[in-house]
Amino acid sequence: MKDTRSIDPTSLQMLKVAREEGLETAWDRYLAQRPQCGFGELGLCCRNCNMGPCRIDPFGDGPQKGVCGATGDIVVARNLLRMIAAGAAAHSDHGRDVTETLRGVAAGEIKDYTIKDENKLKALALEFGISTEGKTVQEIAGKLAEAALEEFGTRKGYLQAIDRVPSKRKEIWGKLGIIPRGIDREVVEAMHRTHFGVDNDPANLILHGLRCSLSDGWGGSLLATELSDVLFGTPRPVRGRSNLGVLSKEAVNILVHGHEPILSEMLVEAAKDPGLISAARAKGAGGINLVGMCCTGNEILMRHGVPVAGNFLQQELAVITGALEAVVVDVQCIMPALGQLAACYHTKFISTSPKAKFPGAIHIPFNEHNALETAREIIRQAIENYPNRDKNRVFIPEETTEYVAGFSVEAILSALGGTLTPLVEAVKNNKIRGIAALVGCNNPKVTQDYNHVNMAKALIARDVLVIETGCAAIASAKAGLLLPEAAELAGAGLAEVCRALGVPPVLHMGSCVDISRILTVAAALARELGVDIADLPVAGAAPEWMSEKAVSIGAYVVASGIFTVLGTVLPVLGSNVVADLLTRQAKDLVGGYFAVETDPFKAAELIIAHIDAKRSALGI
Ligand code: SF4
Ligand code: MSK
Repeated sequence: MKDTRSIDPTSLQMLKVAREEGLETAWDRYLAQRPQCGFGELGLCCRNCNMGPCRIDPFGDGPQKGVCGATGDIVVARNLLRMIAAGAAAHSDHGRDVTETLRGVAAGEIKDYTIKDENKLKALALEFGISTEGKTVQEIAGKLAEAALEEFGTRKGYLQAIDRVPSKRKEIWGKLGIIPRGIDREVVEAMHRTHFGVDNDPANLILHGLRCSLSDGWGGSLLATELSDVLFGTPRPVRGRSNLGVLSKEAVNILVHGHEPILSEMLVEAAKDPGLISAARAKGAGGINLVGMCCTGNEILMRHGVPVAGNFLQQELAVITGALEAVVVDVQCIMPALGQLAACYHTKFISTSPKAKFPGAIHIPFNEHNALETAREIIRQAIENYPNRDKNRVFIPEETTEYVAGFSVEAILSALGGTLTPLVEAVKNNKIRGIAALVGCNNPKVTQDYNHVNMAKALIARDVLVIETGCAAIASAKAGLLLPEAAELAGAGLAEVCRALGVPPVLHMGSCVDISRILTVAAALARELGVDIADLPVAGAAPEWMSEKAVSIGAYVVASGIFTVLGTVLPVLGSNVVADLLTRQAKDLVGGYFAVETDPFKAAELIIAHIDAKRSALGI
């Protein structure tokens, strides 16, 4: 019988090995959870106070109210707001860490990082109203870091990057009262409102959810992206290899997994250390092979072309190759199962963040102040572990696929000759029908990569330029869609543009926080055309999403005016009021709205219909 857990041949090979070795993976645990809790699926369970937990009967036979009297609509809306708050918090805390690193570098307290993009530093300083006249780079960086830190608890009443959006969008947000007032404030207020006995109006709760998510997209995520570019360099097109075949039979394999580039950048540096390479050779290895996974993988593939071993559902499979000397993690999207699994092999599972400890992990605290030395120590530990590798248990799938990534806003502009005008012209003359942003995770509820790859292919075939981040982008890398040669799969118009510019029809724009790059492009396109973001022939999709961060992303993309298709179902169907707000009323309120479509081909059709409707409204 055909194994439908993944379309990725390497995943299928590794799942076979897992079965032979009697090892469980997320797919097995998902099956063991089925049938999953129906109340949870619909968003109808509440444990916000200790009179509960309560659950609302969706069929109307059992209780229709919690002990406090909360209806299904209230419970669903509160739960959704808490998901958004958690996602916004994750991205924004990442943004804060990058900002504090910049502050430390500017103050000379952090020595192992430098400022790699001075032009971007100066451009951001001007955006924040900081004069660069007569100031050193360090001084500008210090001022910018202070201004960025201020955004987390600002009292000025709005976030700076809101000025990037067209005035019409700002008016819409202003009228609805959802201009984000400070990054931390919106998350704190979300937790306050959902505490017992506070906000019990579903629409009011959802509106705050949009405001909270906007503080992520135009705040925490945006700072994470922009300041990472300042510190580590703004990505430019770069070639590399993807999938589990990037692991080496001969070298010391180190997998870096998680999200923040602060750790991964330093590991990239340390892995080049000639002393460490000699140490690896002395242990009989061919060298050091650093590879990435998930978004921290995206960060270093965007900036250095470091090989990426896979996306979210391949983290366990990478360990099962038996070829990993170390899995090094920081924060987010790291399965707690890794500790027990790594113990079945010689693999060292190394956690590094004080915020993220795991059972079975060795904890090596990493902070910006001892970055390079800690990175070296981690690599040393991996090298020491190489002789423990059991060569008889090593199985590395052969498949690798090349990618071209690194499409920051600046890189796109440079490919276009410095302005967005050629892109606007290509859209106007229908060579490019529209733009679709495909983002988000894997989820064992969906055949791994099936939705990502099929949706991307269906869209480019109909001349829709696809831009991607996160695990969606890694799925496309593995499927060969990030190569200029993939233009042959595109419609005639898009193919012509791709060939003229030498770019792929699917552009990899980075990690999950880099969806802020997509917002920036959308805002700039709208300004160029003199319209609102909601008027653009643009759509979003999260075809295989699983994390709360994806819920925050979906919310800020919709709140920014962009129609968004979800490929797995949000836990809101227990409330017609909330479902109607998100899928219908949102359109009148903010221009963007959600649709749920689990079939990638039908999802692509929804996007194309939306793009066509926007094109005719614009008269193009
Ligand atoms: Fe039950 Fe209301 Fe408490 Fe929720 S807040 S657990 S619905 S009593
Ligand atoms: S890593 S949030 S599984 S995209 Fe950003 Fe991938 Fe989703 Fe994590």
